[in-house]
Amino acid sequence: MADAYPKAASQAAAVQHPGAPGTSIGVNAWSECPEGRLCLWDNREAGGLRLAAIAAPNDWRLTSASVNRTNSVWNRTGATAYLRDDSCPIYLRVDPGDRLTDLGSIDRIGCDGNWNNKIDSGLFG
Ligand SMILES: [Ca+2]
Ligand SMILES: [Ca+2]
Repeated sequence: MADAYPKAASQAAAVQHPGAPGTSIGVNAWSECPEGRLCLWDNREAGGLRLAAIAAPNDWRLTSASVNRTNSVWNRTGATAYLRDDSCPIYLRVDPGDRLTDLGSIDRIGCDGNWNNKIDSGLFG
């Protein structure tokens, strides 16, 4: 489910530029994510502010201004990323190359609600 986006689709979408047709909310900024980074955005479809661009293999924690804001993710590292909400014991797994366009569509098993605006920290496995 969460990691079901095929790599080919990610690469095809990666060439989109801001304002490209097919984007749902304002500026689509997948191109803001450099190769080798895990990128998190404030809105769906890489919209809004890019909250972080994190290199593997470091454990990480978002700044206080950026926690509980992430709505989309792209893992451009070669490592599997595990994203965490401090209030939930499970991780959201994002495989290398995978892009999660809307965390609100991913229910949390064992915790309330979905992953929208929940991410605080993470690690690479
Ligand atoms: Ca948000
Ligand atoms: Ca949280």
